[in-house]
Amino acid sequence: MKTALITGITGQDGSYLSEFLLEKGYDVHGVIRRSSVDYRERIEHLEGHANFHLHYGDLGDSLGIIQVINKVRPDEIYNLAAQSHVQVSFDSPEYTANVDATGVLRILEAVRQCGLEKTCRIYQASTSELYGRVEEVPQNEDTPFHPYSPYAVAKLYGFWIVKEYRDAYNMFCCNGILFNHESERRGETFVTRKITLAAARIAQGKQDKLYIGNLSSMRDWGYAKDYVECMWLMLQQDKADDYVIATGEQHSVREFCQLAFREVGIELEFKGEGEDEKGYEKSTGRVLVEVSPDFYRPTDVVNLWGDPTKAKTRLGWNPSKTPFAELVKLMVQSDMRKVAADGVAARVRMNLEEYLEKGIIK
Ligand code: NAP
Ligand code: F7E
Repeated sequence: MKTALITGITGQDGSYLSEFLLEKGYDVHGVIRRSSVDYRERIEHLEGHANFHLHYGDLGDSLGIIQVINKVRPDEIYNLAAQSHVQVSFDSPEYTANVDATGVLRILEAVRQCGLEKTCRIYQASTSELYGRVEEVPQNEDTPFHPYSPYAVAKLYGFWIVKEYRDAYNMFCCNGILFNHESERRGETFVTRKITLAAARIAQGKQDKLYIGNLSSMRDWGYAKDYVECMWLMLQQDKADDYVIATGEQHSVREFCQLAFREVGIELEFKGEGEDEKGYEKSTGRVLVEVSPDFYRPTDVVNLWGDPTKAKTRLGWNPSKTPFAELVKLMVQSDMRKVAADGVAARVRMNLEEYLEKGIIK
């Protein structure tokens, strides 16, 4: 039985990767941060599984990381932990650098200090944000990097330190240059999830409008569940290497909105430009989407489009497994169920409070 250690196990990718590795028969260990609320929504269903173990640790704390790696002595490490929100990296640039840049170094050094450099394979969660202010379209493994946010600059250090340890110490470490990947488990402040939740709430009368930033931004969006397979595949090769993981298709934020609202039965029509652009419900003329400069970034990456040829040919990975329209549908349907369930839970709570007050229930 192989042993894997996942940092960032409570995140979107960490949860799907855990499920994937458990199915492959791995003993899965994860690093979690201490929090005042011990609620880990995405991995709740895995807790109690005989091969699933959690350890406290933080990428900002070398001693803790060394301790966990020494205890688990993993065959594979998947370093997914990061301050992963690009906009937040403008508010917390130093923290982002500490976790997303130096944190990668801490993992690599811990592996060396535990004497595992010859046996332990490492996956680093690199990103399409490295291409930033893009110098070529579409982007592949040879496209020059031009990071365009504190997040991307920190991730650039992570990318290069992984390459450096591969060359200097002959360690088996790989960078997955993953383009945006989304799912029902995506954090609610990333644009796709923000849109699918808003569409569901608007359709169920629980929200009036969606306020959004740059509608013209273009992304290559894939399904997170498909992408975790690549992380594993990279570590099963004879030679360590770096790979672009993407669908090879590009869509705008505006297009994502239109598809998501269509899924709940609302046809959107966009009129106007820049900050004055609005999304109208075609049948009623109601404004449902408005641009707010609050969501603009000091520098924004607007033209990401990946070329997954290398992953397709060398890893045998299928980038078209979940088409864009299917991804939007999955996310909207899940949020429609979630919003409806939240409504039921709220009504039950209200009834309960009323019954307690009236003494109907004691
Ligand atoms: P996510 O949902 O935001 O999850 C991030 C994970 O990192 C969470 O488990 C979080 O723990 C953990 N974390 C944050 N700071 C930490 C610290 N100081 N010490 C230990 N753990 C820490 O991100 P994701 O979408 O799953 O992405 C996974 C990785 O891939 C990230 O490195 C991200 O930068 C990278 N990436 C993501 C995409 C994408 O489109 N999703 C694309 C390219 C690369 P808490 O739950 O305690 O906050
Ligand atoms: O923004 C625009 C925004 O925050 C996508 C992370 O997983 O993928 C993710 O980073 C685009 C940007 O993702 C809103 O300006 C418009 O151009 O969903 P996002 P991201 O910045 O691409 C990469 C690959 C990672 O590595 C990261 O970890 O959408 N946008 N309006 C908006 N974005 C947000 N969040 N909110 C808006 O209202």
